[in-house]
Amino acid sequence: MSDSSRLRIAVQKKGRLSDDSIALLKAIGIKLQIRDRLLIAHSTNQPIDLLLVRDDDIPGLVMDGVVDLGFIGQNELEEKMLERQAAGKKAEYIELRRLDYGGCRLSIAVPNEMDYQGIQSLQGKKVATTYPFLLERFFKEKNINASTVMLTGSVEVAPRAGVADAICDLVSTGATLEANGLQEADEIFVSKAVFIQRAGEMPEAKQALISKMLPRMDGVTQAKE
Ligand code: PRT
Ligand code: ZN
Repeated sequence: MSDSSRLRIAVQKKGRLSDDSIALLKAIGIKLQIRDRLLIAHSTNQPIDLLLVRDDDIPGLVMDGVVDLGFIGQNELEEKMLERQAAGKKAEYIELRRLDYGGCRLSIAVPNEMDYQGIQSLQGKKVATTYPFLLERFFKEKNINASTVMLTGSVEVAPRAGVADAICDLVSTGATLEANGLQEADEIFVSKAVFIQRAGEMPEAKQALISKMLPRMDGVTQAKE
């Protein structure tokens, strides 16, 4: 059984946010022994356990109160919040800190050969994405009548495969778009990693520990600037 008096933090197990999130925890003095393939890692000097999971699961774990804290990209957090709101599920969280890693943007990209004259060019088109809620919100705001095609991977090949006319995907350097004959057309969401807490009552001892962690995090971030 897990010990509910220990602070539980969800961290991406393997991916773009893992190393920076774990490095940040270590930099603020939390000793961790992380063994491959294990879902949980215990701190050896603090009452803290890490839950190592896919990033997609982190917003839900925080919003359902299964973990106390989490490190997550704003893109994934906002998408899951919209998805849960639409399903009538709890979608609250507290943003504690914006972090200085995981930077990217969610952008619409179109094939180089498309005659793109602005977002209106997407009227009646199909757009492939892993972020249907963020994309549909954007289309609604812009009064665009386009359909979204949900793909959890290989979004950038969708136009070539004839599955969609355009895509909406995360971009950092732009190399992936270029390699697939696509050009960035519209930026719809700018994202960084954030440190979040579950909504609701927190036992005093846990809240005290969180209050000690935050200024240390700020110190680490400032030292890097
Ligand atoms: O297995 P799991 O579900 O945990 O991992 P994942 O594959 O879903 O996520 P991962 O590790 O790729 O990304 C985690 C988070 O990192 C994202 O939710 C973003 O918040 C952030 N991030 C920052 C990025 C990128 N930059 C990024 N470039 N996530 C993905 N990409 C991908 C993008 O999807 C595209 O395929 O990188 C490619 C584009 O990169 P450039 O440099 O070619 O433009
Ligand atoms: Zn993921």
